Amino acid sequence: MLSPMIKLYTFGPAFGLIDPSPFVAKVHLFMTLNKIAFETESDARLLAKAPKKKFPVINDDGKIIADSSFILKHLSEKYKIDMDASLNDTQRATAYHIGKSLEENLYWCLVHSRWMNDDTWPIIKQQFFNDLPFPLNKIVPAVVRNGTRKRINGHGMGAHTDDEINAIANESFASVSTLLGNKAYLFGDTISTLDLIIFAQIGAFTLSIIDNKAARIAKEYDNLVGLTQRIQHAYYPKLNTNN
Ligand SMILES: N[C@@H](CCC(=O)N[C@@H](CS)C(=O)NCC(=O)O)C(=O)O
Repeated sequence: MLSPMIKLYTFGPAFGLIDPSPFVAKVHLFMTLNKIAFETESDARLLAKAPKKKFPVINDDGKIIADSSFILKHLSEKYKIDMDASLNDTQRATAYHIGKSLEENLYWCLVHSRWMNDDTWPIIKQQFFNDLPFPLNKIVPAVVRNGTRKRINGHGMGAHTDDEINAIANESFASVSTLLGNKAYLFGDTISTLDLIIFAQIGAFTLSIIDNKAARIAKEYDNLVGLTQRIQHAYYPKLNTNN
């Protein structure tokens, strides 16, 4: 009997990326490169029904799993996949913390760069709210932007100036760039979970058609552009990038 296809709830491709959410992009890439059959349902309105009010979420044969790390854990166990099999314990521990730094710190620089930048805001508004009828199209974007501002402030990133946030992002790019050096992947020739996170979190800057200060800083790191582009071209050859 054919097992039902896994459904991945997403925002849908945008800005030249497989998904504007780096957490969705990580899960999408994990399933794509491990050849796990899945289908996507792209509708941000379904966020209201999501257990944690965030994407990604998967429905695996009736089992609903929210949060990208929990999804990867579930799929790794179910399909007996260990993307970190070639790593030793120290490398696994290091990868965990670099990944968390990108997902819990750099991510907020990304949100700030997209939502708080007055130059970038029109692109965000167009992408997420263009289909709303009048008068919702006049109200909802400002309400959601305000909610996002509160979340960035709640994290603490929002207390910094734009220049400071770009400097924080730059530290992140610079340190990952140094660790990557001229290797194919962070830990050598084999792709690991951390590379998925780098693709998702740093690729959100280097591969995006959004051209702002933070993206320009990221694109100064040739090896980061190279890694994220190589993964994008290998697994998502149809996506347009500005590179
Ligand atoms: N820890 C979560 C983070 C997921 C997350 O922050 N998703 C964002 C998009 S990048 C989201 O759905 N935001 C919608 C909202 O907050 O309304 C994971 O790893 O999946």
